[in-house]
Amino acid sequence: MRTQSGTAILLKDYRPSDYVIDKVDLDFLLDTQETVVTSKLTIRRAKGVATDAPLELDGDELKLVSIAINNSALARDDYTLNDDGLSITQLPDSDAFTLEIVTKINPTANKKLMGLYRTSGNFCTQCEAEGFRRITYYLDRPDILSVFTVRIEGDRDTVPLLLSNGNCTDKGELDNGRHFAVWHDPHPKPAYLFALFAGDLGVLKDSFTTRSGREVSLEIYVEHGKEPRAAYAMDSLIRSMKWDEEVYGCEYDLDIFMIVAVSDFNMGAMENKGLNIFNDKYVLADPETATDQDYANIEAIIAHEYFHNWTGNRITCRDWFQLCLKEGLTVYRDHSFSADERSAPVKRIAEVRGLRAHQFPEDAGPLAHPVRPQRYSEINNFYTSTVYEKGSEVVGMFKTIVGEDGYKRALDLYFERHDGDAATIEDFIKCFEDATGADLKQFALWYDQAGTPNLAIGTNYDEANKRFTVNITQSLRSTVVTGEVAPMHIPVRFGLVGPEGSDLSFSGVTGADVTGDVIHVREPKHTIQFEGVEQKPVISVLRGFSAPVTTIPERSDKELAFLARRDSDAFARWEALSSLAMRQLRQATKDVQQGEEISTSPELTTILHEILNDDTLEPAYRALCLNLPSEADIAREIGSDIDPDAIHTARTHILAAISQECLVSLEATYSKLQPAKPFVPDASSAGIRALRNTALGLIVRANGDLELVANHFANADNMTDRMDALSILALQAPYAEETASALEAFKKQYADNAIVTDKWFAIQAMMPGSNALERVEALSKAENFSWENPNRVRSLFGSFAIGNPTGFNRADGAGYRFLCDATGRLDEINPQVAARLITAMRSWRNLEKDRAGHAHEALKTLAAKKKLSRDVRDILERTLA
Ligand code: 0A1
Ligand code: ZN
Repeated sequence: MRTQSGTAILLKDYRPSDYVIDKVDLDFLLDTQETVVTSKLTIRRAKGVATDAPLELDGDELKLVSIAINNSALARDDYTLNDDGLSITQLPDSDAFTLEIVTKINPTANKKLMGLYRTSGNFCTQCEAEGFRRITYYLDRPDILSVFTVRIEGDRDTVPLLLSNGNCTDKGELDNGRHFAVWHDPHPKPAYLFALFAGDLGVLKDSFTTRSGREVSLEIYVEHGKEPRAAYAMDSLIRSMKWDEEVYGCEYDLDIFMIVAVSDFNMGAMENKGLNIFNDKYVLADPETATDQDYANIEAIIAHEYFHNWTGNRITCRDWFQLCLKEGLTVYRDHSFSADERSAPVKRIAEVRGLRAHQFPEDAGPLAHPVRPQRYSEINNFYTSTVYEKGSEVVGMFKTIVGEDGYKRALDLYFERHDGDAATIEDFIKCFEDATGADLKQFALWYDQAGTPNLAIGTNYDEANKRFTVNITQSLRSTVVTGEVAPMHIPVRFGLVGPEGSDLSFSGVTGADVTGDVIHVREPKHTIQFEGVEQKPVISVLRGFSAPVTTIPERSDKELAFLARRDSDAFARWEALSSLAMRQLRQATKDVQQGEEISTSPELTTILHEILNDDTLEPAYRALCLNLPSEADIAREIGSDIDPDAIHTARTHILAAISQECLVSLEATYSKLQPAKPFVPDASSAGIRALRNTALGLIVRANGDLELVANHFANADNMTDRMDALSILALQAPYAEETASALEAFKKQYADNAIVTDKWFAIQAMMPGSNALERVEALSKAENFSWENPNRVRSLFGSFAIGNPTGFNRADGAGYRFLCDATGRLDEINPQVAARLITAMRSWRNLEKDRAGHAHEALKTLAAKKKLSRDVRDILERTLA
């Protein structure tokens, strides 16, 4: 238990609980203002613990009604109450006893959306990480596993549905229009996996027969009338269940699996045992309202939560420092699933783009932390890109190091050895070592050292001796590590690409451990010599992005252009092209800043033109290539003294120049490509739409033909086309008449659809131009804006701060002051969402000095506010440190 608000919790202080809870019986008497929770705990004192050891239970914003031990009420001085919980000092000598606690909670007043709260008139819970303590006093820590039985009683008319984890064992009618249901979950679980939903929803039903013949009912609950829009989620669920059996041997273990979609939710979704609760934007989809990206997100998140059933629920985490044990692994599993269901290279490129856009800046800034942090003051702030995405990359590297077979054996061992455990990263690593014999001591540093390692790579070809030398130097600059940084074990997938484009062989290698196509970089410096290389190669490094590192390969534009055309690895081809484009975009930015004419390279345009016209390449891949690095990508690459206006001008100019050169081909692509009709959300049709709409955006950059986009918008028969057209108008022509009327038409058409209205807010928040802030300010006062709905808040403020580099980073600093004010206001309602929002300013030090000064002032003003949540205070303290 935290004894003092704001005190950091340290990994090294972990110790097992003095008491364990074998059984929990919960009884909820639901009421909108005053729900009564009776909790009967069967408690055991752990072996060797003294009888006078106090029982310290966590609690937050609870009204305590009564406490009884072994059925006799406790006197007031038998326990002490404080802001963080309850400490019971008078306990029986016997090692086992029962504890009955009655509390009252107010779900309607709960705007933090943690614990039991109301959403659209229904009751819903969120307990990860520390929400259960907002329901009742408890040992709210993930290593306390218990068997839950839950009785829910409520009004029959307003809450006809009464759901919890496990299987329904009883239900019935009561007097006064009330009814009840009892749920029993036979699998011991930590409190963060508890869930309750009570309300009035429609349901889509299906079933799944597991490979051992268990018949599982599948139920997805959504608002009445929206059941058909849950069909894609159901399809994704069935495919996920099958995939997990086939690829990981993981079978579902209850008779029923339920998903409930709610519209007020702090995150994407939650993996509660047998009763996943979802942000409804990751459940509901139809062609009219969901984009291809929405479909892909639904598939990925449904899979993610379902996969947690084994990696998270059956095997959970010993403590919250081990969060990446369940999250990194589960993200890795959902990525693999999507790669199998869709195009693997396209998926990988999208993952890497996401990692670079979110995780790399996190790792390079003041909020950097290891994949397994060593301290936290608010755990909610550690559901980060580092824990999730970098955590997933680490799992991927395990596989690269031990191979497919080794990975499979290690995971089998992990499931066999730790089923039912609250495990640690050490347990996970040990399974790899025991199953494969690999020594992973050095590799384990990936969990403990923050920062993105860099590899400097130089090469030399000795024609006479047919020897190719590769010099690799690794370095790690971390903003948070004090003291020595140890060299890491970095698996670098590579190829020696010969003049014809195929990989050259070599007869021997010295200077590093090379297995197959992987160089194991372990030392600070390697001089690697490949013998018997018949022709001068160009080295292709980090194929498939085999490690989350930055690289500085010494490569000429000519070599990059060669790899962009010829590398056999699709990821590396895209990477070479992006590097070439990045060089040009950086140079153009410099040109703008120095008032010089913007230089362009014909080579980049030629390659892009070739890709555009190369029908042997997947359309989705071609679309990715044609979407040059974003303004944020360029800013990140520049790294310091960032001037967002110069970047915007430079990129706009380069894109226009390329588009003008390719105009004829772009127009041909736009008119030739036709996705299947009627709409199918599959990856190949989505790829065609992506390429066609990318071509449309470039055509407009070349000739400003807004009528063409306005027609595309008006004639669209699906949301992808409609949104892509709207984005082109809004981002490229923010002041045009066509844009204003398309936005108006869109607003009217979808006024009663919250998920689509979020898109309307987001697109306007991203519109560049000098009046961007005024627009966002006005939207925050619109009647359809809500401070209490996380999706709406994110779609407006989040999109502005992250997706509008010129508008948000206005030179006078007004954007920063606006975001800080909004964060302060939001903090009084929902600290978790507020804290996440203000992380958008974590890289303030990288801005040019006037902007950085304004950002600093705004952050300090917010930090000076007296009443700030622990969530926001933690982010501010680290951001300003
Ligand atoms: N375990 C969930 C993420 C999650 C974490 C905290 C939450 O609290 C509001 C909600 C969800 C996942 O990985 O999907
Ligand atoms: Zn997860």
